Amino acid sequence: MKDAVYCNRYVSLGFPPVGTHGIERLRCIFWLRSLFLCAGKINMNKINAEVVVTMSKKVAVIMGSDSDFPVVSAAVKKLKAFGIPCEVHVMSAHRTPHEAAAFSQHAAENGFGVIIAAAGKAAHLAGVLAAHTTLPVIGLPIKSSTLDGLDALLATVQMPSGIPVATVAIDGAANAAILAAQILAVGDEALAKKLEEMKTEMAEGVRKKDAALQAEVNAL
Ligand code: C2R
Repeated sequence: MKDAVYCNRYVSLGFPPVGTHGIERLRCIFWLRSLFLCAGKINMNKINAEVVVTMSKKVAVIMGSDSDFPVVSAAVKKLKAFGIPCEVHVMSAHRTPHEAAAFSQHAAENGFGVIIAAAGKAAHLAGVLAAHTTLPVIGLPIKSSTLDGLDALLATVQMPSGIPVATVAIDGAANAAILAAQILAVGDEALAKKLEEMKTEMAEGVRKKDAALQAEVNAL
């Protein structure tokens, strides 16, 4: 037992994600007691191998129309940059109400952790998807109307109590993806680290801009 505890401390192998863009991420952690340090010291029967396999959750990116995609693509790009698996679909609470409801109802059991819902005009999509699931839904109002997206913003954000939609800015696709990543990162250390790195890089960028500005101000 003492041998096993001692060796367990030294033999812990974590395998990195596999698959393109992390489409299927497999994290295997092997605890192989006595494999290296205690090889030969204890009976092979004592070797206790535990394999933990966790598939990372997917993000569903649903948009009301393919005309939203030029904006929504920025969210998809960002999710891919984080290595987050995602599915992207056109579905509408107005035009395909049954498909939208069914997708949302089965989203959790189909491996999704967050839904991003992008829609313009009378944007009921996010609210309807949120009504059919307990997964967090991020609303992305799209500027696709004569009202410059204000209609979509209000329709998305003004949800009645009980059915929240976490709404980002009009056309705020990147923030929708970052928020989705932050939600998933609560249970994913590797993803949390990527978000930390992103913030560090962002801060560094601001410091550089400030230094450049100081130089310009001094030259005035
Ligand atoms: P079209 O370009 O297809 O006419 O769509 C879409 O998101 C799009 O911005 C115009 C706009 O209608 C929006 N739409 C919704 C919903 N379905 C489509 N707001 C919905 O279910 O909420």
